[in-house]
Amino acid sequence: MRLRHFVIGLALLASSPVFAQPAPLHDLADDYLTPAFHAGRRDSLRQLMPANSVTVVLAFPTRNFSNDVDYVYHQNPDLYYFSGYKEPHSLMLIFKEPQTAANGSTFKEVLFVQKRNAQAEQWTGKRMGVEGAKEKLGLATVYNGEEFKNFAVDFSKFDKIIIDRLPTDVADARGDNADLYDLLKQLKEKAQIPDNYQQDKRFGTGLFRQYTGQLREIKTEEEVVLLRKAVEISCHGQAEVMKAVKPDMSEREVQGLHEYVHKKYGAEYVGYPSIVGAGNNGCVLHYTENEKLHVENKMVLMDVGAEYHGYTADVTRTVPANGKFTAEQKAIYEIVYEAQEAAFKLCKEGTSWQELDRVSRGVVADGLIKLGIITKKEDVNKYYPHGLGHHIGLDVHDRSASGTLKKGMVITIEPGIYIPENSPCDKKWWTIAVRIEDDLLIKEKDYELLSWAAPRKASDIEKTVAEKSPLDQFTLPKLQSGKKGF
Ligand SMILES: [Mn+2]
Repeated sequence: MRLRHFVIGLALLASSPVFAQPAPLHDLADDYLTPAFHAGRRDSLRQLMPANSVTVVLAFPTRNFSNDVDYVYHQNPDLYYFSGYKEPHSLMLIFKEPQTAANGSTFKEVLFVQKRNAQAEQWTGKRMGVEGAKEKLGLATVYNGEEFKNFAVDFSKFDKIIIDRLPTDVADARGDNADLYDLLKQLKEKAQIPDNYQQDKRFGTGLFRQYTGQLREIKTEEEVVLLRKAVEISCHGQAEVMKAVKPDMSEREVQGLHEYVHKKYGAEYVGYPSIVGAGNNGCVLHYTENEKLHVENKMVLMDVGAEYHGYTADVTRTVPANGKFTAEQKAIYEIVYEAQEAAFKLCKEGTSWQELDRVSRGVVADGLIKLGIITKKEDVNKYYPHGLGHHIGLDVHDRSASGTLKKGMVITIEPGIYIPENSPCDKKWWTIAVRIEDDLLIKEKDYELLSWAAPRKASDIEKTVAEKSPLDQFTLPKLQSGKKGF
C-alpha cells in the first residue's frame, strides 16, 4: 500500500537539492508513437475542419478511488491521439488557420500542460512540463495551465468551436487555478459556451465526433504496429491460460493469469475490465465480478484485451476447463465458429456491417433451429443479443464514422450464443455460453487475422488445454488466515 501524507515533512526534505539523485537509468519501452505521428493527425484534422474554426480537446478528469487515493489515470484518447500527452489537467486548441500572437509570432495549435512541481512530482510522478512537452512531443507552443486564463485568443471570431461533450462532474481537485475544473470553467467563459451548446450550431459536438471518427476509424501504419502487438499479447495470454486452466481454479485466478501474461509482455493496462465467466456466468455479456471460486467442468468464457501504449485488443475464447467439450457444448461452439467464418469471408473493403451481421446472424439462426432451440428465425436475438463487432483502437469500442468496411480499419468479429438457465428450450442446453471474438485488419480484397495466435478451432482448443503449463508447478502456501465465522 502507498504512503500517506503524514510524512509530508520528510517529502519536503527529500525534495531539496541536497538529496538530488544522479540521473536515473532509463530502461523504458522505445516503441511509442512519435511526435510526427501526432503532428500528422493534427494536420489531417485541420484538413477536415471548416474555415475559421478551432477544435478544443480537454483531458479526462482524474477519478477518485477511495479517500485520498485516485484510480490510475487514463488520458482522453482524443487528446492522446492529437498530442501524445498523457497527463491530466490539460487542454489543447487546434486551429484551422495559423494564429498570430501579440509579439507577432504565429502558431497553429497550443497545448496547456500541468506545471512542474518538485513536491507533487515526488508523490505522483514526473511531469513533462512545458519544456518536456516541447522537446518530447515536438510541439512549438506549450504553456502551463495557469496561463490559459489570460491567454489571448478571441473565441468570438471563430465561426465554429468544435468540442466534444464536456465533462460534467469534474472535482475542484487542487488549490491552484489550473486544474481541469478551472480550465473547463475558463473555457466556458472565454468561448461563451451556452448551457445548450450541444444543440447550438456554432458548437459542434456532432462535428467533433464526425471528424475524429473519420480519422480514428482508419489506422495508420504506426497504429497497426501497436494494435498487432496488443492483440498478439492478448492471444498468447489466451493460449497460456488454456494450458494452465484447471477445474479447481477460480474465475479471478484465470483473470490474473491473462493479465500476468499481458504485463510480462509490457502491456500497461487491460483495455476494459476482464470478463471471465464459467458456465451460466458466461451468459452475462459484460460479467466482470469474476467471483466464482471454481470454474469446475464448465466452459469458461474469457473476453480479455491487453492495452499496449494506448491501443487495446479485444479477444474472446471459450474453453472447456477440463479439456473436453461435451456434445452439447460442441454443437453450440460449432455454430458460433461457422457464423464467424461466414463473416470472415466477407471482410474486405466495401462490405457493410449490415451485410456482415445479416449473414452471420443467419448462420446462428439456422443452427439454433436445427438443434430445436428456436423455431423461428426472428427468435435468434434471444440467444444472440449483441452486435457482430466493432472497431478497436484507443477505445475498445473505437470511434468510427462509416457503416462500411474500409482498408486500414481494425475491427472485431464476435458472434455468440448464450443460453441462460431456465431458457425455454431443452434443459440440456442451459448454462451454455459461447463467444468467439477475433481482431481483423481490413485490406482491399481481404483481411489480416491479427488474433492468429489464440487457438480457435474446437479441436485446437482441446489440444491446447491438454498441454502442460509451467504454472502446473506453481503452488502457494495454504492460507492460515481464512477461517470463517465471527
Ligand atoms: Mn468486443
